[in-house]
Amino acid sequence: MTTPALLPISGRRIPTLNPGFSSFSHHRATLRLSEKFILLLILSAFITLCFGAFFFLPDSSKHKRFDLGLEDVLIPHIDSIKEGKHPGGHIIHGQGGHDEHRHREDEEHLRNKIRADHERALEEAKEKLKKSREELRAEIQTEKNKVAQDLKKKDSKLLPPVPMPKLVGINDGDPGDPDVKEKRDKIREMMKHAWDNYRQYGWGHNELKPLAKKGHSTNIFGNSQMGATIVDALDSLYIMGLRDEFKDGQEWIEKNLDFSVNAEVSVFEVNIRFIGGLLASYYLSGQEIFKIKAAQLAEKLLPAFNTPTGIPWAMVNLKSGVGRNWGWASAGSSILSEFGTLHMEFVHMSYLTGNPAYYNKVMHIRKQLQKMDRPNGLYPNYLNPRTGRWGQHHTSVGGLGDSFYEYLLKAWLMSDKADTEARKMYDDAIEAIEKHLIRKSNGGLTFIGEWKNGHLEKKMGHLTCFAGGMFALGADGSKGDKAGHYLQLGAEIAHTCHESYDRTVLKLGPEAFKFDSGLEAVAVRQNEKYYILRPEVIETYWYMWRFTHDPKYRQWGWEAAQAIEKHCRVSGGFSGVKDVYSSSPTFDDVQQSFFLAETLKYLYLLFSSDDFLPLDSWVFNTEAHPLPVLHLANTTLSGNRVTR
Ligand code: DMJ
Repeated sequence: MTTPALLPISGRRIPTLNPGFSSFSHHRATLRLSEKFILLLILSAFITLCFGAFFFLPDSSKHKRFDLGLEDVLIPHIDSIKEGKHPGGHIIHGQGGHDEHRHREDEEHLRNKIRADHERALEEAKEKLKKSREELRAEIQTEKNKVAQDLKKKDSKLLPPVPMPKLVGINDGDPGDPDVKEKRDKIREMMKHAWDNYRQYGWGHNELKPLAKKGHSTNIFGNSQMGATIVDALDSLYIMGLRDEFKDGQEWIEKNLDFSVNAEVSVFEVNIRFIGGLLASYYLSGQEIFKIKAAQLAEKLLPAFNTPTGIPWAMVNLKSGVGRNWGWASAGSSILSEFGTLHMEFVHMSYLTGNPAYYNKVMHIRKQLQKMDRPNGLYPNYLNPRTGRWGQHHTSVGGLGDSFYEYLLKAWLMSDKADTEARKMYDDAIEAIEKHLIRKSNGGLTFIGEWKNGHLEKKMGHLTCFAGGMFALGADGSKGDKAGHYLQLGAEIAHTCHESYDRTVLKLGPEAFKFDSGLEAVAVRQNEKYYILRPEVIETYWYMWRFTHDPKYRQWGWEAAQAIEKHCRVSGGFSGVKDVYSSSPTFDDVQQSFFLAETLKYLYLLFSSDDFLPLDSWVFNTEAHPLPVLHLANTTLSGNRVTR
């Protein structure tokens, strides 16, 4: 035996074996004769034991130590022998030599059978070992597929049929003008480049690393490989007429998208990207599989609502249903933009499945919020799901708050303007935001700051830029008929966000920009200078284009598209950049799924005609997945008697 040595590892001393082979041979050479004799004795005893064990092995299988699948055959057989019955079932009469002889014969017969079975098992194992790795893999895969098919059959219960909402505007959207058409074709080509590379290098992974040319994922999807890019991009492919690619994605979803995985995912992200994506693909293509998958997934999110207040956890484990919140969120809070961005998809889930649970869950959140005091009429970003109390008093129309406001407005629009409660909540919230958060800079740029414990931080995020589009979308139907005012506000935000792009070297917008100490719409801190292919500015251009037809929005959109093409395109797809103020920026090597779901879709729609997915029939979720307006006037989604 070698001597344990102590080796220092990172300052700690742990025992380890000295693996020096030469020291072992040296030690062996110094063995005395008596030691050799003892070793020889032990060795021969061991061999005798092995021989004996081998000889007696068949008998020991009677004790059912290993499950060879023989019990059914043998146990009744042995029992019948013990009871004095012939294996054939007859009572054996008489005692003595004849019986004993028969008994011995039976045992011999049994032993032979066991031996034969052992030999067969051994042969089979040998055969298996002879097979190549590939053959074994293929066999395992076939088995797996069989199990998956069985599961699928079990899960694919047909949902109750519901009338498809009247779908208008799924046409070609040809803009007519050849110059605009050319731009639109270029966007389609960019989509194809992004998709093809994901298809080649990241297929089935959540996202793509376009430089490393391999799959990528972040903690919002847990440790799962759920093909986020496929699900998120699918409706864009459909809209752009890339039908072969769409089919390919659909096939992957049918065969591989499985939610029974032990992964802790973000409820919000999975809702907006997966449920939203599946629903949009369903409504656009009419393919049932998307509805079925959406229903399977939605069910997996329900345990997230098991909190003392019914305000859901930020994360849920899809397998165990255990939920929890982000460690960084104020005092264990849930996030406003996360639990407040479930409404559209959940209403559709109740509509499609006939299960009122989804609708009830999101309406319960709304009721909870309505009961609470709001400092200055503002909604703080943090709410504790255990106590039902606000966390830190931070308010933002960007990260942590943004899509909560968006979904209040869209809940109203999606209900064919029947959900007036949602509209009122939106109007009241926007009024408070205008009063406390929206300001004009010295240079005349309108911006939306962030409220932090009674103080206005004059900083705006790229994420906040979506609000330009939201104000324009909510203009019609606004309180006190201030439509003109809100359209103007939308235009001002669009202008400010365009400035944030225009004042950079790459003509791409930074993550956050300031309006302080002589600075206007520029990022200050290094860690705010990145652009990760986000859509919000282009989203606002598109809404503004639809409502005003001012050609500058198409112009600005085209500038952004060209900048993305020039600075973010690489041979393996599209990548974010780390500094938009540098002429030779480094890449972050991530092709975000929202680039295909949102950025390219909004660009494509910007260069399409207005009758393509018209805004009075379709409402886009926060991940740009279009969902049809539901005409629910005589419908209840909340009770047992669901009528559609
Ligand atoms: C998207 O996933 C959604 O738009 C979300 O609401 C916030 N931001 C990202 C893209 O920037």
